[in-house]
Amino acid sequence: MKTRITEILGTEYPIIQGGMAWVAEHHLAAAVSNAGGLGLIGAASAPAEVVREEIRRCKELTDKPFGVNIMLLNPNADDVAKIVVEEGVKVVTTGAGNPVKYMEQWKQAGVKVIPVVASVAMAKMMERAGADAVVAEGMESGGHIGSTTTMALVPQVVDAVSIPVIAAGGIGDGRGFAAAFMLGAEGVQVGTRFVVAKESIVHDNYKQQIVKAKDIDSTVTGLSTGHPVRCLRNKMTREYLRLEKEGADFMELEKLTLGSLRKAVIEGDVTDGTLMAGQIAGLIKNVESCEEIIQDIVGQGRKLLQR
Ligand code: TUI
Repeated sequence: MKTRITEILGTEYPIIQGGMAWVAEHHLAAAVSNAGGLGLIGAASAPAEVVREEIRRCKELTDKPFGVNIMLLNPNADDVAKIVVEEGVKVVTTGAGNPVKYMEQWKQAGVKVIPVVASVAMAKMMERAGADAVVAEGMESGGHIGSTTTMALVPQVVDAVSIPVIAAGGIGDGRGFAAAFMLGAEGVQVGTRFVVAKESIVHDNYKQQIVKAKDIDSTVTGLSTGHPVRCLRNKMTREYLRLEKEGADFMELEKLTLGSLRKAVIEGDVTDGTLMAGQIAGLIKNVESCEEIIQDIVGQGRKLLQR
């Protein structure tokens, strides 16, 4: 299971956890790292000092390397970028934008930088800017997405860059893991399956919606605003999509989703909350520990790759 990704990350397995807003807090990140993957704290829209506290708490729960995901639409991103250096975080992943302006400060501090990209052009730009690896994230993923599928995106990114590629989007078991390696990836990012992990603080109502989900139960909101987000269908998405069809403006749509992810994750509101999840939700049938999830993915993946 040694690849350039395990070398860069200093992990046992080439598996990283998605930097999911509200979900990826220190308990989950530490559990994934303790199980041999790379756990991530998702800074999302949190104030920078909250992220610092999350990093410190994660250090209390694990001696293994873990990372921070910086969501670049966050108005506090500049401060979070500094905090990861001050706190000695080993790995940063970024999402929803271009992290070039932070690269020099991170590289100088020896932080490994792994931007999440949804296109070949962005992957090439990140390599030129000094990224250590990229996550090529297909539109099967939950949350904010690009428009290309994992199956099409990963081999094209692999051919376009020399740095190692981590595949993301639609990967939930050893078959997805093996398939990603066949496409040329040297690691995988898993999100949705970790949302339902035992150690995940996500409300049980949300976890059960994923466990119950079928293959066709996700939808994409926000295509009209330029911020497409994949989540499970519910009353909120039906209203959102109706408003989008009627040509509602950005502010009206924003009203519907303001605080809605917190509502789902913390309060368990599966009616009006945003249930971000990937298309692989239909495959996930049980709540398991991070250790069980990682061992299952690696065990099955290894057997398939040895065939
Ligand atoms: O970032 C994610 N997934 C996310 S972020 C998030 S919080 C949010 N909520 C509502 C609206 C917007 C964000 C929930 N899920 N994944 C990584 C990712 N990055 N997917 C796609 C991209 C991306 C998109 C455009 C990366 C770079 C990019 O470049 C644009 C540019 O600046 O040229």
